[in-house]
Amino acid sequence: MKLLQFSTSHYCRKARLALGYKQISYTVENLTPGLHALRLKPLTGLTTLPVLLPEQDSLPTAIADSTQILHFLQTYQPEPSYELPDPILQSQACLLEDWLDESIGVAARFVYYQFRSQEGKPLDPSLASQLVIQVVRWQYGINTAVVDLAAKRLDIALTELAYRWKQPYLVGNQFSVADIAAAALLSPLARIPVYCQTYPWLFERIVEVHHRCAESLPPGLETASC
Ligand SMILES: N[C@@H](CCC(=O)N[C@@H](CS)C(=O)NCC(=O)O)C(=O)O
Repeated sequence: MKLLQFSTSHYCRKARLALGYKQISYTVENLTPGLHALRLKPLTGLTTLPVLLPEQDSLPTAIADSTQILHFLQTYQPEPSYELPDPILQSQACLLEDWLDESIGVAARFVYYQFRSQEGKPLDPSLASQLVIQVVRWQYGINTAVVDLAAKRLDIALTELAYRWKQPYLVGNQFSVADIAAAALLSPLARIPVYCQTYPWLFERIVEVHHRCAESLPPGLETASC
């Protein structure tokens, strides 16, 4: 299997966590932002990463979208499972995954890129890095007003997740797609000191999920600094 990705994307991290959890061996192809659409459009009709290429005759050529990739992997290799046996709990996990993908992952992106362009500039003040950050801000329409709303949305989300992650898993008593989605899509916050200070439990859970999935820790969590 091959994973087409942007190496720094938190949605691509989500797909890598799932592949790691399932212990499926795969290669990665890192695409260049801007040129990625030329490679992706003919394959999926979309321009977003991650995309999984199963590279086997009887399987689809390309699977776009992290949620679809997790769904495909569960069917392709059912064990170890991240599907909950109780259909009501599984439906809750899918709902949480969708909310994390569509709302919270986007909010985390907004807050992260705002931080990197302001207080977080010293993390990499190079012209190349700041140029990428400005392009991303322009591409997604990131400005102070939307970042303010995104930060409020994250606070609500983290209040909900704090209750759920008091238990080892977000839903029921088993690891699920909700744990994978939350660990990946909130990982950019590890670079932002205010989140590290306010939500230390979040980063403990993110580290746990990464260990479980044999995936290297996200930037900001490789040392005990967060
Ligand atoms: N819902 C999608 C979102 C993926 C997404 O937003 N990917 C970003 C990278 S973090 C991307 O590929 N952006 C490039 C573009 O939109 O052209 C998923 O879960 O896969």
